Amino acid sequence: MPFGQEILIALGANLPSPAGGPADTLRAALASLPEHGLRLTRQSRFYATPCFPEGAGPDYVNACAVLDGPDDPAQVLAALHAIEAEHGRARLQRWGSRSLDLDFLAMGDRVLPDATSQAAWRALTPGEQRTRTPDRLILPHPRLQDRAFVLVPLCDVAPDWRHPLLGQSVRALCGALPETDRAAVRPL
Ligand code: A4P
Ligand code: MG
Repeated sequence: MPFGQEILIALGANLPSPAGGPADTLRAALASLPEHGLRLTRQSRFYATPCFPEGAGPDYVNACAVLDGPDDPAQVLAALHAIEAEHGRARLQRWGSRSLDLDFLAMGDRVLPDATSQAAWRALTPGEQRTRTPDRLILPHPRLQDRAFVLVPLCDVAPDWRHPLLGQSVRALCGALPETDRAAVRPL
C-alpha cells in the first residue's frame, strides 16, 4: 500500500464502551488501527481533561497519535469512522458525550477543501461552531488551534508540525493558549 504524508489524529472519550473505561477504549482503538490500513508511528501520553463545554458531561481522556496510512484523506476519515463505530460511539448530540471520538487533525501540509473554506470554518463564532457541522472533510481540523485537550497531547508527538495556513508550530500554538487551559490537561 502506498503511504502518504504523516497523519495526525486526536482521540477522546468520556463514556464507557464495550472495551471498558475511556482509557481502555483509547488503547483498544489504537490497537485496531492496523485492521483499518493505518499504522501507529507515535502515540502521546493519555491525559485527563475537563469536559468542554464546561459541565456538559464527565471529564474526558484525550490523546494524540501520528499514523502512516493511505495517501487519500477520504480513506483515512472512513477508517477513523469505522473505528469509532466499532467502539460503540453513538452520535447523540454535537459536542455531546461519547465513548470514542476520533478527529482527523492534519495530513502533512494539506489544506482541504481549500484555504478560503478552511479559514471560514476556523473563523466560526462559538455559537456557529455548536450548530454547524461540516458536510465534507476540513483539514487541518478547524478547532485544532483552540483546544488545550488537543494541543497538549499533540506536543508529545508532533511539536514541530506547522499549521499550513497559520504558519505556527504545535509548540507555538500550545504556548499561545491561556496557562489555565494548559494546566487543566493532566497526564493520567
Ligand atoms: N469532518 C470534517 N472535517 C473533519 C475532521 N478534520 N475530522 C466531518 C473529523 N471529522 C471531520 O464530525 C462531524 C462531521 O465533520 C463528520 O461528518 C465528519 O465527516 P463528528 O465527529 O461527527 O462530530 P462531533 O465530534 O460531534 O463534532 P466535532 O466538531 O468533531 O466535535 P469535536 O470538535 O470533536 O468536539 N472536551 C474534552 N475535554 N475533550 C474532547 O475530546 N471533544 C468534543 C467533541 C467536545 N468536548 C471535548 C472533547
Ligand atoms: Mg469529532
